[in-house]
Amino acid sequence: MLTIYGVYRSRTSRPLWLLDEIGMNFNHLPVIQAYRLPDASAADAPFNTRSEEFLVLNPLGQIPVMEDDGLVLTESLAITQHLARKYGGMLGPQNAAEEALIGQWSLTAATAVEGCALEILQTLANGGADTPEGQAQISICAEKLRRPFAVLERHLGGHEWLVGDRFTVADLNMAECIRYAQGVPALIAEFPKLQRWLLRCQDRDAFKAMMTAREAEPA
Ligand SMILES: N[C@@H](CCC(=O)N[C@@H](CS)C(=O)NCC(=O)O)C(=O)O
Repeated sequence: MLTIYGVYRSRTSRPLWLLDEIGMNFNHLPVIQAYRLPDASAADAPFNTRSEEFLVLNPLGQIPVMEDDGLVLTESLAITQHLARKYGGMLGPQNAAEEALIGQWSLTAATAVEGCALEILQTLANGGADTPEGQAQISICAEKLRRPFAVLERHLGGHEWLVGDRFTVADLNMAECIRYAQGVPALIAEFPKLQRWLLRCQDRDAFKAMMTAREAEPA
């Protein structure tokens, strides 16, 4: 049986969205981030990223983790690619070239987009929109995102989706990283094709189901 460890309010959203796309049954253990608990080591603390049982699975102490038939996998974007390849049908690669392109876009998402987008999200969550330091930080991050966003804009000028002219795990991985920057709508609006592609990704039933479950979790 496939097991996913991690709450929706984390990068676990990625495999959870994908599994809803596939419509597959799985075990879900909502491991929570230790830093969100008042005392992660308390006897009555919920299963968390510093629980001994969890650290055996991922010594880095991070969610998500996946267990599939004896295979233990960490790294959200590796998990989604594994699930798409093994169970996802057309969500996954159909040949070696598609597999390479899915890997390329997923790594672009992780290395060129996620860090700055996450910084925008965290700065906004900490009230940075109202402070000069926060505004400066957001501008720096937005500027760093313009180059990868321009690459996506160019690609989406000739394609509906990132790989193979259908929605795949590459779109899911990229869209989930870009979501963190959506608190600056003016930045996204500079790239109209990217904006329309993101709306197409986020208009999917499985994305909406994931977001509903995420919002139902305590903040
Ligand atoms: N690159 C990893 C990052 C995983 C990660 O940082 N997870 C966060 C939640 S989104 C976490 O578990 N933090 C808990 C902690 O650091 O204690 C991935 O994509 O899976």
